[in-house]
Amino acid sequence: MNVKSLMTAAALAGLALSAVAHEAIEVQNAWVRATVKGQMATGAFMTLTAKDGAKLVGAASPAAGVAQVHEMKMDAGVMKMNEVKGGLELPAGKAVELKPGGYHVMLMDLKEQLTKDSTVPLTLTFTDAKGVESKLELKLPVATAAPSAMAGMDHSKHSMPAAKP
Ligand SMILES: [Cu+2]
Repeated sequence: MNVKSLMTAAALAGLALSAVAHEAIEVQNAWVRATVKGQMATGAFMTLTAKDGAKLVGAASPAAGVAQVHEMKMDAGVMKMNEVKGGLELPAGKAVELKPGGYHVMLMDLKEQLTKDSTVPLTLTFTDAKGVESKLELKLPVATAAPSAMAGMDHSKHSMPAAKP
């Protein structure tokens, strides 16, 4: 077996594993903004934490013809939205927020209206430090506003040391 086929085997093994569970990436507070009839695009938002660092390099959804990782920012007083070229960097152990007004997964060319309380399947593609690709399959709730941050706050409270000086 040469080096190249060894690497391919490793990549395939990684893919097979990630189809079952993705322990390296944590997803919290994921949601998709509900649309009105005729609306062709919307955003998906979540907090991503990559234990060992990763890059979010792509997205796909059967609900949308096109899904892209976008960044929104002010440019000379105008809010502009661009695809994040080369992928969104997820530093090891650092929570990266995809939220309205910032990074988001843009769902375009929507096939149908996304109504509140339905769900949208979303597949995210990541690469790790070695460039090995893995996919994460999610089902995102459709909502009109971000889910309460309380769950996330409670979570962090539990993992914080209880001792006080
Ligand atoms: Cu966008």
